[in-house]
Amino acid sequence: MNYQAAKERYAAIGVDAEQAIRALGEVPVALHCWQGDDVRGFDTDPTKPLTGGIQTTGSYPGRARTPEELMEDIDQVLALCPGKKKLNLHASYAIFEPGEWADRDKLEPKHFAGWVEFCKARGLGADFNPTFFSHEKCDPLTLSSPNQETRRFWIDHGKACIRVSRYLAQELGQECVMNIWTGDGFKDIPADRLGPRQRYKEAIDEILSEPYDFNQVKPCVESKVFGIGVEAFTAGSGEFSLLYAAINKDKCIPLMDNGHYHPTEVVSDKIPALLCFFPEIALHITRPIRWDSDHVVLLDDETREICREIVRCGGLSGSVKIALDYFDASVNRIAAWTVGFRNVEKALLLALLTPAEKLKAHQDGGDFTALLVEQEEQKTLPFGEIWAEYCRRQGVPEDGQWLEKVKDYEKNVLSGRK
Ligand code: RNT
Ligand code: ZN
Repeated sequence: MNYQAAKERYAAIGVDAEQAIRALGEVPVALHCWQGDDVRGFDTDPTKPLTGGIQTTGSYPGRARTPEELMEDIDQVLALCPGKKKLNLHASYAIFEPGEWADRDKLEPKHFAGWVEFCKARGLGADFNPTFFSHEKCDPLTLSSPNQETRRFWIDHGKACIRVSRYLAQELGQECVMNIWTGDGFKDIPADRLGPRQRYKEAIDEILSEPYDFNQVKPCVESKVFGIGVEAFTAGSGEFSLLYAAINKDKCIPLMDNGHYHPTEVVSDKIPALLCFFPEIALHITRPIRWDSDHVVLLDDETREICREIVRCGGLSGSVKIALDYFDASVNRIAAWTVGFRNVEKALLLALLTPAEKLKAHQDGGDFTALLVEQEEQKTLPFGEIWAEYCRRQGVPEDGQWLEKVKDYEKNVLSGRK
């Protein structure tokens, strides 16, 4: 079957494939820089362990070790992924002049000038994240630490990051989503749960007192249920983060990472729940296996359902900020990055190829029989043809045509990184 025939199959159920292809090409999806180097960044000793409950496993050769290597790798991924992209940076990816170094509380916009240049040359917007982990000033707490000096350091880091986000938004002419996540928590049963949360709340208040235009900088608070090493208590729990965002709606938005909930909870269902109360929300799309393992995103049921909710809740107009968050060091990192990004694009395209109004009418009209049958039958429509056409129009390889390119790059470039 070719594209024309596939398009007609969709037209028969009331879906305009052309329109879907056009719409998808406009949706910004933030590509996370940290899949390329196992969340190491450039500002700390790469031999020290990651902290804050984040772990990468695997030692596939070819990790990017410098800004140049990471940029070179990102370029590979950009060339293999269709759609509109933003680059998602972490503070730990600051770029210093030779011999220069600044601690996280002293970061300045100029330390991200290299990334601005990179983004400008590729027409990308940028999102940003303060890095509250993998640093000696984690005691191990950061914003919720009882130690005044520790808190001061990390609050100053958060404020510095607001200034960097402002700079990114201004330079690139697009809003910058700035996500606040800390791994603050305890391995075992704490004696005080309230104190850390109160300190965390006050610390975020202080960070957000740094001036910014809420149309340009979108601070988020990301919740989490637990992490490795912080199994018993997490300061930024679900209720904490959601309520923080709700009460501070004029200055920040909630961020849901689908690896951060109990295994039977689903973010797809939470999207419309939150959109009843928030004009804007943010997402980290990932794949948890038993815990927040950050496996590469698949075209699985939940990724598809998340994207269906984004589309039918009108999230493509900008109310849902889409970002990726996974890191696998056990396979070729470029392939991992690419297949996950392409899967999110596929899930969004599938959602756009759904006759949403018709199905909703079945639900509202009480025709659950038609709803069941039609939803099931739509699963075997010739989606692959529409996807291939989308890839062609976006000037990127179709399925089956890109892995070889990654293998060549591995042979020619990655294998030289000893
Ligand atoms: C960790 C959070 C957080 C990080 C990134 C690197 O559990 O998901 O978003 O993965 O900031
Ligand atoms: Zn996340």
